[in-house]
Amino acid sequence: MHPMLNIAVRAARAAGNIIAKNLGETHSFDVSEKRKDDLVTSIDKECEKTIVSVLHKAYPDHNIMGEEGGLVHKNENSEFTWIIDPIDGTTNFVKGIPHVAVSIGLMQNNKNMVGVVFNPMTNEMFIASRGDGASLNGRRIRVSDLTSTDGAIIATAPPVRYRERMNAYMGIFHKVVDNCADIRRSGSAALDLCYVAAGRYDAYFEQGLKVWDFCAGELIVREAGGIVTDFVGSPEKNGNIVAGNPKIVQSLIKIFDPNTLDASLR
Ligand code: 2AM
Ligand code: CA
Repeated sequence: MHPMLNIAVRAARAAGNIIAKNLGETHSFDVSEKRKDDLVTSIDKECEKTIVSVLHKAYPDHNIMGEEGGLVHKNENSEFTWIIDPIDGTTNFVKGIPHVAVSIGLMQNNKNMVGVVFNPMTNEMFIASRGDGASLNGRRIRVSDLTSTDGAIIATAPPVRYRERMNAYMGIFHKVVDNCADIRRSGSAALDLCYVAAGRYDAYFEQGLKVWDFCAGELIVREAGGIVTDFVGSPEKNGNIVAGNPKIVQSLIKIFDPNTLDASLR
């Protein structure tokens, strides 16, 4: 295993232990709202500190950025930046829903090199390193081979943090529901991407994600033979992402219809 991947796995397990002990135990941690409907807990912060300390000890020269702490270690001379989401699925974590993950990605300049997404509740470790494929608990994973949305299980999420975009989203949601078998909404973008990589979901789309939500999962999808684009089929921008095998992504983009797509979804 790539040494950097090894360190990321170690950091993810350390944080995962803390998550598993505390999931849903609301009396044992503090919860606050960063913004309306956007939660953070003292466990998010504790996990981030744990991950940062494992990574910083192994790679003291690297930049490290966390969802909760921002750029915790900064070194303009290094081309490496770790990007951490200590708990992806914080709302699930608070509610005691065992669908949460630690997400750790490593960028070298603007290339994702390593991605680790770990669900400590199911003990599922999704990993990838650039050029080496993706795996789940040591077994190779691959995206589904469904070539269109017909019969597909598609994960998505409404823009609850950007309510002004809801009508536009509901327009495309309706079209997708009409053209696929069924929909899933899990509450963890990192796991949604990994489920696409493992062929559990045929495709996934969500808007307004932050880099820590998708940086590790994006590499895992790519290394599992999938692609990640924005809603018109171009490289991701503004955190709007569509993931799946190339054909199903194309088929979704056709359903979204770039010609009529609302500006908020571009
Ligand atoms: P979180 O649990 O780390 O907050 C659910 O649709 C996804 O949206 C989760 O991965 C969740 O990550 C993410 N999310 C939560 N708050 C967000 C925000 N302010 N902006 C973008 N994504 C967010
Ligand atoms: Ca988080």
